[in-house]
Amino acid sequence: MYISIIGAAGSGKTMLFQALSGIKKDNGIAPNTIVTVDVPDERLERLAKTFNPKKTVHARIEISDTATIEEGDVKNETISPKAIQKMRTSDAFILILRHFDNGLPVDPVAEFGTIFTEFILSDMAQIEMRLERINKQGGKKDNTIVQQEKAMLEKCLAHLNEEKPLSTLQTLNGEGKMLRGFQFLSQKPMMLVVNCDEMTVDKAETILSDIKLLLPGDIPIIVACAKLEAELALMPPEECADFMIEYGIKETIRYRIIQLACRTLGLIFFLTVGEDECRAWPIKRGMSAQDAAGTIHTDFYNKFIRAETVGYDDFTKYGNFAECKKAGVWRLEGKEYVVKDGDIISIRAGN
Ligand SMILES: Nc1nc2c(ncn2[C@@H]2O[C@H](COP(=O)(O)OP(=O)(O)O)[C@@H](O)[C@H]2O)c(=O)[nH]1
Ligand SMILES: [Mg+2]
Repeated sequence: MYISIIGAAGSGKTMLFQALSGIKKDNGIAPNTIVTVDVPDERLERLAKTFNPKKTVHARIEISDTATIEEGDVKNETISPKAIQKMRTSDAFILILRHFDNGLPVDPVAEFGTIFTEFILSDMAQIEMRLERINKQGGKKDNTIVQQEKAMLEKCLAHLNEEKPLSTLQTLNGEGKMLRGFQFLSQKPMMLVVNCDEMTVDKAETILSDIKLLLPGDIPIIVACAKLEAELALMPPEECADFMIEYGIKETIRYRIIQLACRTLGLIFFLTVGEDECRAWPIKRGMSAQDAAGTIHTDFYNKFIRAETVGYDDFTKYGNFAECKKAGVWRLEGKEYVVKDGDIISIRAGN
């Protein structure tokens, strides 16, 4: 899972990247550097205590300090193709909005509007290019798939023309898959971070309820002070608690963003255990046991037989697999089984 931080110049993107990665900005972080952040998981840590494995592997989220986006960037082509490419391959965006004074007017809603518009324009430009190519090929390649694609793209274009993001487009059978192939920016999930200064961070609740009224209701919003969070991320652990109390920070932004990202992306985790390795695996909610097996190894997908499964709560209740079997909570699930969050799974696969 790959998340890009984007926002206006000076909104605090690099500061937020520092808060999430614990890497100091001055250490010359190259633009677009990707860091991996472990997803904290108490269940995994408790299992690791039981199994005492050689390795404990948390699920990871990749984050990069991707792009500054300003009004006119798409039209004037002032955003690098590389940055656009990075954004297209992202699974989600963190859009940071400035709510602290830097001498320029503070207007987070306008900053949101600008980026939203650039996304729409970028998607429109991409569609127009593709349509042009389809029309040029004209009669030569008049097959149904191309015609379907054309119809879908025209539908997208009409939607974008009404200034609506593609994330709100109703798709028919088969269109969804076709649409995903384009990696449209306005289709991706987004999280907003309203970046306020250290003096107003204690009014986060008020800021949040005020700003919520002005932004689309379906986008999750976090209010934080990236600067304090960046300091916190670089602090020795024993000093963190006092600092957090002093500034009224209940959870670090790193923790909050990870939680929010998992929710926004619809991720759940299944667990594998053993003496070699205990590990948490992120999957999309609703995934089948066979698809989940495939995230471990394609062989597990191709030669899937059964998934030995115990729920995490059952496992902690009975303490080990043998007791789980006795209690009848250890199950052999088939390939259609829908994996649940916290399932402890061992895949049986053929040779
Ligand atoms: N007061 C305050 N200033 C901040 C905060 N975050 C960033 N800044 C300041 O804004 C400037 C730009 O931040 P930076 O992270 O480099 O912005 P970027 O251009 O979006 O990467 C820096 O001088 C920071 O000190 C914040 O949370 N509070
Ligand atoms: Mg920066």
